[in-house]
Amino acid sequence: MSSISELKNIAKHIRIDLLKSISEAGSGHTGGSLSSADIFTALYFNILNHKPDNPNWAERDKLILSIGHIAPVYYATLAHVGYFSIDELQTLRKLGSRLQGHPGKDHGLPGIELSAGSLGQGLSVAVGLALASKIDKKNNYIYCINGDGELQEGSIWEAAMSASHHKLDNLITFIDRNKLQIDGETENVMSLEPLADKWKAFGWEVFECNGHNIEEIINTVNTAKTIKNKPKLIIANTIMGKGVKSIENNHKWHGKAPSKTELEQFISEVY
Ligand SMILES: Cc1ncc(C[n+]2csc(CCOP(=O)(O)OP(=O)(O)O)c2C)c(N)n1
Repeated sequence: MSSISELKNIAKHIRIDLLKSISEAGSGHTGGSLSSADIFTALYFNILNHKPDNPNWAERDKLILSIGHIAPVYYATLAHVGYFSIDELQTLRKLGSRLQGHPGKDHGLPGIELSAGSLGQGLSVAVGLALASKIDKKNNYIYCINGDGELQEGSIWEAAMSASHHKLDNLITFIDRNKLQIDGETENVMSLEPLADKWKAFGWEVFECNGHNIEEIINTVNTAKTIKNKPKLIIANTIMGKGVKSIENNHKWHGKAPSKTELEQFISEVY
């Protein structure tokens, strides 16, 4: 098991490699990929019970990425943890590549659990998987990553209701709470607050953590696992563009690719 300082170093390399892949592609979602890089690192390098050399292992924990547009961080993490080679990241969005702009389960890339891109659907899938695990008497966990802007989709709230109805304590959902979305601040586009209270009212146990503190993310999941008979939500407070100071907290970088010159500068900045 990697130490926290090793995990921080892995997150740094994931950030560098996702930036390189988006820049090479000339398009892609930089802001949300960077904001969730520490969550991905904590999940794939510590929290998840999975086998990169046996992606379809029946007892594995599953991670459902509901915000498919942040595929670059998903791909970079899967490559670093051993599902496929890091070199393949450079094929992002190229014709015939297994790494399309949004993840496709039928594109042949190991580790992908769901085709995603249309917002609001992943949580319902995660609910179904968690319910299936209960019925099959499995001990695995189902994790989901949602965006904060994504919570404006109505289907999220139907999934939230059904998860608590079925007492899915094997379901742990993260919200990448970077407070920004494609058109600006979530609170201006369609306000989400009081966010924790809304989820509590839907029957969820709610936690908050610093989404850039890997140790805190891991500890929060461990505490969440002790709560029985309820689904769990972790509001991970993050910064869009985290790791590259010059683009942090700027929604213009939601879906913008670094140019070749910017790439060099951003890589030198990554922390
Ligand atoms: C159903 C649907 N509507 C609209 C979009 C277009 N879209 C892609 S990302 C996005 C904003 C999502 O915001 P958030 O979840 O906060 O992600 P972040 O900006 O942090 O990456 C939108 C509206 C979509 N992919 N699916």
